[in-house]
Amino acid sequence: MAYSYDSENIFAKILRGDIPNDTVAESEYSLAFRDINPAAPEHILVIPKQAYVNFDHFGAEASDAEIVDFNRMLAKITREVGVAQVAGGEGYRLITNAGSHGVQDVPHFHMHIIGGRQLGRMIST
Ligand code: DGP
Repeated sequence: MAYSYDSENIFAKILRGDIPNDTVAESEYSLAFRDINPAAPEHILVIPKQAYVNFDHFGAEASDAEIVDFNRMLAKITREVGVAQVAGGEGYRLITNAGSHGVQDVPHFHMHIIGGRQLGRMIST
């Protein structure tokens, strides 16, 4: 079993600098930017810079340093944009979609940080 990565996906183009993005944070291994179609006042995507298709790919093949960096960035952003309770916020949701059943549109692993309003229940169907 092997993962195959489409290097023409939109986030690969963002990482190459081919298309612009609204960057929130950047580190050695990760990039965070605002979602083009926000579902809430705060809707940020965090992606690894290396080519991973989805969460299980990232978890299987990323280095410990990449995984730690990614998680630290996620947590830092929840505080910096003020949705974390420790930063005075009311909370947030992290979502990652994988494959067709997960309704993943962009085949480069990403985590959504969504907050800034009261969200509904997680599963609608
Ligand atoms: P998903 O279904 O989890 O693969 O969601 C992909 C998200 O990516 C979706 O919320 C919209 C966002 N998105 C798609 N194209 C672009 C883009 O060109 N720029 C930015 N910033 N976000 C994008």
